Amino acid sequence: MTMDKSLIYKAAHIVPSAKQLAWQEMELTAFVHYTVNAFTDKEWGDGSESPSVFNPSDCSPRQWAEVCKAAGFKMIILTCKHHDGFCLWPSKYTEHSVKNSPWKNGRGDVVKELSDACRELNIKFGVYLSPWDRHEPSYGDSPVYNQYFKNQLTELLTSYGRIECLWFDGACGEGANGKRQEYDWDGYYELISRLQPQALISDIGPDVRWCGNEAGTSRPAEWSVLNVNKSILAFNYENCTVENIGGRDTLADGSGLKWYPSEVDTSIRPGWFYHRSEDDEVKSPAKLMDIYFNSIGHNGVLLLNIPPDKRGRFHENDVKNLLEFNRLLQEGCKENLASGARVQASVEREGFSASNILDGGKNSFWQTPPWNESAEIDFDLGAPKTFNCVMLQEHIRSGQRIEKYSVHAMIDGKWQTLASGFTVGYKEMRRFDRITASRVKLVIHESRYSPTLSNFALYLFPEIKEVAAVKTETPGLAKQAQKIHLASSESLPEFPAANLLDGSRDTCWSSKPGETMPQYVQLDLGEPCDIQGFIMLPNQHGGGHVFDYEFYVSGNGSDWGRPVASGQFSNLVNNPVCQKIYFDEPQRSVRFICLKALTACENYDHIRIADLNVIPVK
Ligand code: FUL
Repeated sequence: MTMDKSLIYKAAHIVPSAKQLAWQEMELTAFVHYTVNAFTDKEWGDGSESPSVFNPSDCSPRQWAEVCKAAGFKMIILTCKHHDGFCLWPSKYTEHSVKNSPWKNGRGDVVKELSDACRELNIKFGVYLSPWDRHEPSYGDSPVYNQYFKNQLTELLTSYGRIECLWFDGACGEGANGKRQEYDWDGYYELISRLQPQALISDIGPDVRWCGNEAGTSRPAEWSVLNVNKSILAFNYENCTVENIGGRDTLADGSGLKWYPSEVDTSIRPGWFYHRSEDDEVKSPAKLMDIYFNSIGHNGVLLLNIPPDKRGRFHENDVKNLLEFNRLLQEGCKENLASGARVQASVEREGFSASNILDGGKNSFWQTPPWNESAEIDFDLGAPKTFNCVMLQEHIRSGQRIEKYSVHAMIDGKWQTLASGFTVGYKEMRRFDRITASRVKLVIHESRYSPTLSNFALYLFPEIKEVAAVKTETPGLAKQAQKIHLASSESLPEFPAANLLDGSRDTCWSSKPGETMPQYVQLDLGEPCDIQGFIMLPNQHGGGHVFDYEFYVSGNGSDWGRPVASGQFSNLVNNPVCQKIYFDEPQRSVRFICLKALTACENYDHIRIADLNVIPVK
């Protein structure tokens, strides 16, 4: 795409601030989600939880910090207050905090313990403070609540030493309660820049953007230079999930150009909070490695969540997988097999020789003369080397410029393509089948103004066993005998209720758009069964998620009685993972089940569910 040169020149010269650069170089950062939810088995508390439920038997923020340190994390961000409003520090502005919990007889302070441990272990400390507060009575009374929020921010910013990052969540009351809180973002930002000016503000913040999903993936071209010609809030709601986030056709007239890099936040478990039922669903080292390549290896920072359990410790399974992931990573990156190679570039700018690429320094780099937007760099390794990964780094202090590249190896006298892609930015890492070669070349096909390259590496990562395919079916009853008993409505032909039983993530039942709520579906299990709960896989391809639900059981398909479970599915819009709901009591001789959706998320006028099943009594 040809374009006005002054616009491209401008885009090519947008650079990170010192704090954005320092953040990017941390690469691996940890999230710790902890609150009453760990004790109530919920993802979103509704604020009515009693502080008395918060009672970890062996709470050890020190263990969290030690594990993070050992696994290579550079910063920990703690949910000091999640949507339920419960504060992990004894805030003087609310009674809803650790001070009214039995833990340490109300004298504990998780924020202090973790920030102290981080300081001792030389890990940076960051604060997540949820603006959405489902407990605080002033929520919705905008100026009053904004003051409450600022008071809490002030406590956190003045009592716990240096805060490296403030992380603000965009979530705000799916299933609105009628109150609409207008957040005073500018006021919050102003307070932070006054009290801790070095702190970076992420997610709904000016320094770092959300990658757009909670699944640990990124888009093919992940730009840090974006057109943000609207408020940060509007940008986050409207643009964060679009696929083309920084291509030439998004730059407009250049007036909104800004360095706004991507952070990939995801959890080591399906949920953000600890649930015992997910102990065997901790992401494997191989899966964590995939996420690493999709985030840090694709111009992002990884913010990986590890939720402490009811004891207040990281669970053994999480620790084991984290440490093994780190071991594999260290092993993979231990030797740059391209170091010592003879490097030759098709073109270079005076003073920016290609030999700078392999000197290991982050400030020395190769560059083309102005407006040479394509180039080839040849690496003669001197002898055959075996590798399965390539790593590229632009000199982002000069800007982000590469738009399309490929990497090739000379095999039997012919160039064979190993990897090809679009953006590089801070770091681009690509894996391929193990190969032995003594010549490799990087081709930069397209770039903005004048591409740079600061580092190039070839690595041999250990073979990691393939990740098992994602389970779509959690242990439920065999489905063969099941059938749909009744659906309140269907939108045929693509979305019949029968899709609920096909075990596929890709199909779903959709109720008919525009039909009034509630909408429901009834299954005939085929024979009487003893069940202890149900499983719902939300729609994996878009919206229509159920928010408030009720679940009924019946022996004959016509008498249903009172619901055996009811509540809200939390966070399905951002994280549509399989939901397992356990009843208070096992239900015996159940032949029919009914899931009733009372409301849909985001005001959808229909609901969509991929899969539904029951959990038998063991
Ligand atoms: C989401 C929240 O609703 C989740 O509970 C979690 O905190 C995640 C990081 O952000 O929007």
